[in-house]
Amino acid sequence: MERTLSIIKPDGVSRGLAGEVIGRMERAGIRICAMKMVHLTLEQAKMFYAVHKERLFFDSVTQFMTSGPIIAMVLEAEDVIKKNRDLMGATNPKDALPGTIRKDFASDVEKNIVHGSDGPETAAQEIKFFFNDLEIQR
Ligand code: IDP
Ligand code: MG
Repeated sequence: MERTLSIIKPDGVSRGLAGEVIGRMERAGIRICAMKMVHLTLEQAKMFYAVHKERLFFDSVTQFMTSGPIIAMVLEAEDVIKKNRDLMGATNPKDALPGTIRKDFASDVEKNIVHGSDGPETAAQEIKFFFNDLEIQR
């Protein structure tokens, strides 16, 4: 079994898309083993997206991620990192396949509804950023 971190971003929460996103995950056979709503500070958002600190969009995306509450989740399934990325679709909704979350709902390349870890190491790191062991259901 594999785990990944998923986030419903501020646009997904404020537009009332949490149920839709979670429903898609559950229907894909993914188990949610932790969930919390948090409103990140700018410092926390910069820490979370530290890998992108040299990118032109860094200030903008970290501002966006602090613009309202988000829902952080630990997802569990076989091959869940890829399964979740497939459900999400490409970063830019223009490039995302039909039927993906980003194609169906994202406004643009920044406000793209969801985050998903991109590999086993980032998954472990990102899960730890939001959750301690006691908060994750076995
Ligand atoms: P990902 O979320 O599909 O893994 P990343 O390249 O890791 O995409 O970028 C992290 C987040 O930064 C994206 O989900 C999006 O919100 C934002 N982002 C990525 N590229 C751009 C861009 O070119 N302009 C504005 N925001 C961007
Ligand atoms: Mg990424």
